[in-house]
Amino acid sequence: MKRNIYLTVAAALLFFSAQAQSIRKNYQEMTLAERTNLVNAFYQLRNGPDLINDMAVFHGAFFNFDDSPDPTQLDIHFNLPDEPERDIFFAWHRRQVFEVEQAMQEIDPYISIPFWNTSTDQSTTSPLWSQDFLGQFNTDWSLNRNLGGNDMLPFPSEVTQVQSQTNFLLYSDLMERGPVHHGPHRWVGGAMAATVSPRDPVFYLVHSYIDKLWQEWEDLRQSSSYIRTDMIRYNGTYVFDGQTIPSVNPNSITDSRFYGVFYADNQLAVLDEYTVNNTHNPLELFFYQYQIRAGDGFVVPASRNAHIESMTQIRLQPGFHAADGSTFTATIDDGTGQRNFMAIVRNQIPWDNRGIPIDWDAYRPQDEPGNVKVTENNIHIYPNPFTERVTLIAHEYHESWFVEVYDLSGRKLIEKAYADEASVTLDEVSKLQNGTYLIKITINGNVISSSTVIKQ
Ligand SMILES: [Cu+2]
Repeated sequence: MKRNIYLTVAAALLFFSAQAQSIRKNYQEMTLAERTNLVNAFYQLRNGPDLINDMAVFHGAFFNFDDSPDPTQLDIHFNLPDEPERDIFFAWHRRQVFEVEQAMQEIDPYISIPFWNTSTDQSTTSPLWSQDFLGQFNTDWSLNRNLGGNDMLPFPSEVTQVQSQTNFLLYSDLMERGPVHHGPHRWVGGAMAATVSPRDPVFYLVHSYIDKLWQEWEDLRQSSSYIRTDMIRYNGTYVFDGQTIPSVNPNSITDSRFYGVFYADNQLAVLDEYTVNNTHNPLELFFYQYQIRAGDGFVVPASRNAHIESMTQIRLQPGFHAADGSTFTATIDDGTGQRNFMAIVRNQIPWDNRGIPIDWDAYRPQDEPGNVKVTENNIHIYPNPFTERVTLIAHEYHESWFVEVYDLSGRKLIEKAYADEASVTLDEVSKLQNGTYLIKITINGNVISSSTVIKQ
């Protein structure tokens, strides 16, 4: 029997789900392919509208009112402790990193902006600075870094110290002016030590780490609170690339889960106390290659859509609930090209009655018990990056395939049609030069995937 369940709806979801949610991890946990994808995304953001430059210019122009010709103008930094009514430091940078991450996820929904733990990873020769990772930007973008030349990175004890501050405004001030934030900016040097610091890609990894610390602080104390209810750039008037950026009340984002952002550490991501809302995108995708635990208030309400994907293990714990009428899928992809499609919850049986961990094999599609709905809409592209050929795996036969390969300027380089295949292999890609390409896959007339691939 051909399985065609859910294909059309899912196709639309996949195609329009340009942005994912985010499980941010230590950059040291990234796979090689993920590092390449992140590097490419930075380069791509600088082509065309250049969000990176816009961020640097904006951050510089509104850095601090003391530096501005108009001292009444609102600003981003150093308002504490004297002007608590102007403070937006944590929230502004949370929104900023999210803006860049969303733009990257339009290029590749699997990208999350990783963090750099500046208190434990302090070598000037650490993998962070290798030429095939962030090292290359120093010359490519004329950043004039001077690693370790000025100031020091924070001691772990200094992180502990700032995190133990219980008053939010004191905490924010101590973080902003202290070694955990100030240290990395100065230690990296060059652009990072100037008001145009968002021009250096490492800026986003530093602020991802600071955002993680803020989230841990807020999880513990639940007392982040701003006097301001608006933020420059995010006040509903700023236009970038023809789009007005929505306004954000800093008090609405004191929990990173508002943006569907979670932080993983030491090979574990815990997704709890989160309700899938599909506000930012129709399908919420959570990817982390190590263990993902979802439970304790992770809810997929009716008619909402969520997908969790790991290369190793997903545990659905007590408190996880996917309501009847929701679409929840979970995938283990071990990177061998064998993508195991597993459980999809569409039932009224609470998952917490099923034991921990879920026995994924019990939910293979061929079993398809009446209360588990199977969706098999994903196309797996393997390998990526590729060298000689790339294989597209659909897990079921489809009558018509139409596959197109574009370069990043939108030029179509390859076009192929197939009939009655469950997977197809493109040998033509061996002729492509090294670089990033877009593969668009149309099945039975529906565009079901538009993904970046890398030739290397
Ligand atoms: Cu800043």
